[in-house]
Amino acid sequence: ATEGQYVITDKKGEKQNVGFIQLNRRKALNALCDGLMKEVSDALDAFEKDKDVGCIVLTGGDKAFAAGADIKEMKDREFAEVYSGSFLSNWDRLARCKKPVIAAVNGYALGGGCEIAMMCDIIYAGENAQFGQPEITLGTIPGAGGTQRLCKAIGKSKAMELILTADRMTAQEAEKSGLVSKVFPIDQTVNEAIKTAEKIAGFSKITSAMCKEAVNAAYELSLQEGLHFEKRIFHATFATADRKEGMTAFSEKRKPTFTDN
Ligand code: CO8
Repeated sequence: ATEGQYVITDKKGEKQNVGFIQLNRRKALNALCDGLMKEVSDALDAFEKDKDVGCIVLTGGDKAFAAGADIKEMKDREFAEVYSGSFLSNWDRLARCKKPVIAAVNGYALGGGCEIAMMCDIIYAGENAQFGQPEITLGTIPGAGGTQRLCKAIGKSKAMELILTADRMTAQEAEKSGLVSKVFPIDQTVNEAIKTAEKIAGFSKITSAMCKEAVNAAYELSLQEGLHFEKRIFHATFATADRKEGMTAFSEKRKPTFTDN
């Protein structure tokens, strides 16, 4: 494992094909300061380049996944500075990652913490996870996708309620409303995320990237455009060696050997 100032990175799984990023600023409940987000971006760059990595797991600590943007760092900033400097625009690095990312969330996922979890492709939650957008209590609003992604994940009424009241949602509620795909005992959240990541990394990396791109298009396009986009990507899989290998292996009753081509 490599330990940065705020983030630990490692490779996990039997085949070392899972990129692992752990937010490690425990004293501040993983408040997402500039330095921390820079380290996360750098880790994503490295894992995206790494040909062996087929899936990434992002996690925090047992008490906090992340308690939001760093309030103390933001406190004295002024409009002109945040506007001209595109304050926190580097956060979308996570949403732009081509490889699948699983968030393993134990404890608080508040404000920016909830928002970065929602930038991931799958969210697994520990039984103690709490999701919320408490920005209104600070006189600001969610600024890294909370008003948009939460709405799409759990619908308008529940999203409005969380954002307007600053109330938190439990892991169980989050699963029921579709924000989270599974809930685990706290000490198993990360391992279960790694197991799922290993499974994903066992498939062709080019195919998983295409799956991700097509699913994400569902958030941007009309049904007709989305279906058209999906069909084009489906057709494109016929240009890959892995599509041929997958179907040939099925016909020959053997396991496929994918080469990511
Ligand atoms: N920023 C800075 N420091 C924090 C943060 C934070 N978000 N959260 C916790 N800390 C620090 C505390 O100040 C404290 O430090 P110290 O020991 O030096 O006093 C330490 O972490 C431990 O925290 P607490 O003592 O408060 O721990 P508790 O267990 O009592 O409470 C809570 C835990 C409930 C999570 C509480 O810490 C809390 O309410 N935190 C703030 C939650 C919050 O409001 N988050 C939203 C932040 S705003 C935001 O995320 C906007 C995103 C916009 C992104 C825009 C991108 C473009």
